[in-house]
Amino acid sequence: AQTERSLVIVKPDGYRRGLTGEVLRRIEAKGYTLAALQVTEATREQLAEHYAEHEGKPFYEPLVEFMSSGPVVVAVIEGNDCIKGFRSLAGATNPTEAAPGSIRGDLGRDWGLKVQQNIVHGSDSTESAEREIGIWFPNL
Ligand code: YYY
Ligand code: MG
Repeated sequence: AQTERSLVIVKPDGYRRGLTGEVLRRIEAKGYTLAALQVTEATREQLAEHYAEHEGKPFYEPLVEFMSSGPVVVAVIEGNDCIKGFRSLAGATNPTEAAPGSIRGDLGRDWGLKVQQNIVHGSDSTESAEREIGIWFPNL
């Protein structure tokens, strides 16, 4: 058991569909707290840093394009093992495969090949969480 922070993004599809409140509700219902929250339009620079590990992959350009297609809601959440815990709340990357009960499983749709429209991002390790928090909240 460990108190940690994770970076969560409600992606443009989630924001556009009015699912921000639902995502935040699930985060709070799980017992995590919101340490920071903002609505913003991501810059190419922020996205290039955020998704640096995926640069060069076939889905990279469409992903960055999609992530800059509208406002996103970026949050820092805090709680016991919340990195793993939020990824569990989010469900598998592909909404078609994500388990019912998860955000992507309950609310995600299969938009053809557009796996990137899966509503949320969540950090995958303590290192990525701290790195990502630095990109979106340089003052934290
Ligand atoms: O961490 P997570 O978001 O679940 O997946 P990643 O493997 O880090 O990929 C980041 C992001 O890229 C994913 O949320 C959707 C998109 N993506 C894609 O469009 N097609 C893939 N084959 C893999 C990922
Ligand atoms: Mg990832």
